[in-house]
Amino acid sequence: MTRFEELIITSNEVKRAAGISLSIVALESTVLTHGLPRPQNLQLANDMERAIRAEGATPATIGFLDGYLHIGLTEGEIERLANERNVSKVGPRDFATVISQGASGGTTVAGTMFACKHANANIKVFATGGIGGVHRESGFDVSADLQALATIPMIVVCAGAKAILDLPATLEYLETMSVPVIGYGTDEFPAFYSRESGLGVSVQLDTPKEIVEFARAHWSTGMKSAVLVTNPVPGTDAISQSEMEPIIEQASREAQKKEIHGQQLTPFLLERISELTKGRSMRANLSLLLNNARLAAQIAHAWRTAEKRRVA
Ligand code: PSU
Ligand code: MN
Repeated sequence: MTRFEELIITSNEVKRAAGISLSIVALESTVLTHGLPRPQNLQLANDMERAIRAEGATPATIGFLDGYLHIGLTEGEIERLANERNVSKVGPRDFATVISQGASGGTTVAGTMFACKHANANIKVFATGGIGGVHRESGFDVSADLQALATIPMIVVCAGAKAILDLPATLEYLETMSVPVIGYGTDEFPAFYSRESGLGVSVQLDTPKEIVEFARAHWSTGMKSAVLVTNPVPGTDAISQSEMEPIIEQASREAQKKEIHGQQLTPFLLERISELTKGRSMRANLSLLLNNARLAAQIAHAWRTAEKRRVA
């Protein structure tokens, strides 16, 4: 049997960046394969990479191609993943499936964090759209993202949890698992499409430098959990919670009626909500993803600066 490490392909760009300790930002690929329609998915992937480079950091989009785990997909590989028909949604438990089948797939937040842990490129910062969490009225559907956040020490930048979830329950779970929830420039937990949720964060911080200092303090105590940074969607693209709520409820009811569960649920809801909002929710989704890539790159830069100071 091949060792897992031998199935990991690190791009030359990421290798070089890791070798000279440049700042690196990991990006997931489920958003490409299952979260957004074509051709917006490819456009967005390229835009996120560009935004990270513009901040002077190196992007590492992570995903599976033919059973190999890529840390830093090249432009051509991203294009392949974005256009592939038969792709899996890959969380940590699905690694063995795609490896043994030689399959391709987009890694979820949990899958991407798990990949970073094994990647040997010292990736500390990761940008996504919205994390998974506890689903509404679905019996017992809790995203593996929460488990990964509880056990893998990285700084994860998101726009809150996806609004389709049970947000209070998701926040309770994060508290139980000792995952600090930082509000970036806000004391309110953002709800993905909306800047507001009526729910609090555990701490408000206002600069990338403060976030890095906080994360270092968190891990200095011996904590192994992630630090979750929630960055509200830019105001120009935000949709208010009062407008979103009935739409989310309708989409959730439809999913229940159609008996859509498990891995299919999130993609179904995102697509249905986009239809119901005539594309506005997708615009918000694209906007918050780019916004998170930018902030993650700034945090990665501040992280590297702090590391250098520590070594000097
Ligand atoms: N955020 C988005 N679009 C997405 C996702 C997040 O804007 O498609 C993906 C992430 O990869 C996340 C996953 O990890 O949805 C959660 O899926 P589930 O609820 O099945 O764990
Ligand atoms: Mn789920």
